[in-house]
Amino acid sequence: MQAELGTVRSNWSREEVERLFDLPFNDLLFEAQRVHRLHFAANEVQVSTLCSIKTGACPEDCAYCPQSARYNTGLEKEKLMAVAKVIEEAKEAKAAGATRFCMGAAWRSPRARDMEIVVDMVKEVKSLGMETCMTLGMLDTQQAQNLADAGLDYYNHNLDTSPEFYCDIITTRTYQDRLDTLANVRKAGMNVCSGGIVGMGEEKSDRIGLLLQLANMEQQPESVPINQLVRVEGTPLAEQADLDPFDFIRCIAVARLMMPKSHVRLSAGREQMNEQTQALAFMAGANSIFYGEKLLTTANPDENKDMALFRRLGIRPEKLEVKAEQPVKAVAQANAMFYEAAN
Ligand code: SAM
Ligand code: DTB
Ligand code: SF4
Repeated sequence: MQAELGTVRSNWSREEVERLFDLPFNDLLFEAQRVHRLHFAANEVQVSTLCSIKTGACPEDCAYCPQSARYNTGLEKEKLMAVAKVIEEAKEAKAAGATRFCMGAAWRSPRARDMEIVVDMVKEVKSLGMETCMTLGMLDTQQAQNLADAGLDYYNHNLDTSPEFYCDIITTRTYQDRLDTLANVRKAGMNVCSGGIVGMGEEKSDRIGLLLQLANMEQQPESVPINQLVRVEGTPLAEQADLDPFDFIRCIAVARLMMPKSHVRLSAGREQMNEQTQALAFMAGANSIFYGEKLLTTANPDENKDMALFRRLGIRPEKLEVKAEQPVKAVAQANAMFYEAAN
């Protein structure tokens, strides 16, 4: 195994990543878990709640998406939510234990009059003492700056897949458009949240291609959502074949190894996954989830079920004020005491 595993680098080669994907499953998980513990508390998972602030009727043609106006998914479209309603939902999310509130809109990109409203949303949610995240489609430099000035902590914009497979999934915006938005977010000083979807019929080489794009950015995304495709009736990907759960776990583990200091989020698809697969994802280095019974439009496990799973696995929700270095030290001390007592 390469000695440098665990350090942040932006010069990953395809061959190196192929080697990681080809490791025996247990070797890959062992390395991922080892690297995970270098930078994070072993048993902490960051908890974010999603809120769909504008639902459906999207002009884009993303083949996986129930919100595209081009597919008949039976989804009821909703106009931009009132700021007061967003605050109400954020308060509920905070009371239920979420530390980050992620607001998503089914837009190609926000218009000027939308910007004024979403800026208010950011300020209000921040004043509740929560971290804020938005995903509103493409942003130009000015829009990114306005959101950063309002105090937005994270902007989510996924690359979704490899540059090669991308055209099979989306035709209404280019891969370069997505990279440009991410560059604008970075320039404005916000944290970048960017990842993709597994299970859309892509090859292993596409999963490698996606992770290479993310890890080899000048600065790696702070947050990397790995979604498993949620197959929605009416979308072109509704009949996509089942994904081997072990292949999904491999993606999480390789993301952890390539982006050792990023939060890797076990994102969409948990409702369709059993608890053992979720536990393996945490073992593989996932340390963030979407929490709350709905993602944007599709189902997510209910909060009690998630908290029960956390308890059974001895996982603690990550607290906002705790810096990564402190718990790592605390865990090292606890481990040392445990081993001393055992010997
Ligand atoms: N409209 C904005 C955009 O596309 O950038 C923001 C919202 S969009 C729903 C955010 C992300 O959700 C997509 O980039 C995609 O990665 C993920 N997503 C959407 N539908 C999904 C599905 N059916 N299964 C898994 N992930 C999905
Ligand atoms: C991300 O990577 N996954 C979230 C969030 N970012 C915006 C969205 C998942 C959406 C799943 C389908 C739906 O509920 O509409
Ligand atoms: Fe629209 Fe975003 Fe869905 Fe694509 S993923 S159709 S841009 S809401």
